[in-house]
Amino acid sequence: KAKGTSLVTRCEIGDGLEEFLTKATPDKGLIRLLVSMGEALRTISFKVKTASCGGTQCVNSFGDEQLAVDMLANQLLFDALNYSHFCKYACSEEEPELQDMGGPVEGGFSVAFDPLDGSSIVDTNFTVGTIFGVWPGDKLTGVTGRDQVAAAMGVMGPRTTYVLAIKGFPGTHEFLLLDEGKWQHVKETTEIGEGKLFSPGNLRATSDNVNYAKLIDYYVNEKYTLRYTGGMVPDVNQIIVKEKGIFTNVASPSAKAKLRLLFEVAPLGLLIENAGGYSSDGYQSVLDKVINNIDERTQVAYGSKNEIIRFEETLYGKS
Ligand code: AHM
Ligand code: MG
Repeated sequence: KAKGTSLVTRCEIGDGLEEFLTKATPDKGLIRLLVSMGEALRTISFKVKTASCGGTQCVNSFGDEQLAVDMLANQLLFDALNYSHFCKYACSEEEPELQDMGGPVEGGFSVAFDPLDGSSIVDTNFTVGTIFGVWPGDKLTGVTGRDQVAAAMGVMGPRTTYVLAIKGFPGTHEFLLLDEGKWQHVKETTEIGEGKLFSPGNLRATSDNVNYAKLIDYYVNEKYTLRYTGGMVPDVNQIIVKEKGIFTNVASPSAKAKLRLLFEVAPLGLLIENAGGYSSDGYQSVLDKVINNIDERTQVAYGSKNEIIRFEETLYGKS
């Protein structure tokens, strides 16, 4: 489906990654960084297919010790950022202390990433993915998700895709990893519409969060289709690809918020909002939340405008 033909002069379905990026931003440093991250995603995708194991280390069939795939992904992404020469600081969910990547502050970027979200579902062969957000300069705290210049996820399922949003350039864009190793632009999303699809995380919170229980009852009574994998990357990706639905991860006193604002929630917030969707922590867009510390957690919902209004109203009686 060639949607959004109005953008055709700026990007075309079928563009390669660099071709697309050149049309999407004049910032050569950003292009270099995003291309470099694409190289890492390609290797991670291959490793996810072949090197799955639990724990922090495993042994291959030759008896060699190997890093578990999430640690490997972590290393590959730090290497890619280092190699790009435009990254100042980077930190990851696995290695949260800021690492100096040697790039400039002026004209450079700082990057936060979750190397392999859902690493506990690798062994069951569910879709997993990498999430990252790119901020200008040298700050990853005291900033908001709205300050990001780009955000992306690598989705490793039956297909591998690189899903990208660039601030100031319309749409969220999906690239498919081709057999020959190239990324090809296959879809842009500029609207998230209505559709009865729900992806409810942290359901244990419904035992002592009455309003979350009410919201879930609403979806069930209204005969929404349940589509939840336990991996935030595929669950959020489905909203972008199907252009409808809602993902929720709500907290309660006994089931605290788990998802991290810096590494997961803010980057996915930019992907959803650039795609024409909305996000909320119950009160405001997750992109407006100040990231006070690297490990900050939050509840979150992503979806269409009406779904987010219903989410806020049901939880807190406002929107
Ligand atoms: P992780 O970063 O440790 O992999 O955890 C994040 C994942 C998300 O992908 C998913 O939405 C959530 O945890 C599910 O949590 P749970 O399995 O605890 O309900
Ligand atoms: Mg994670």
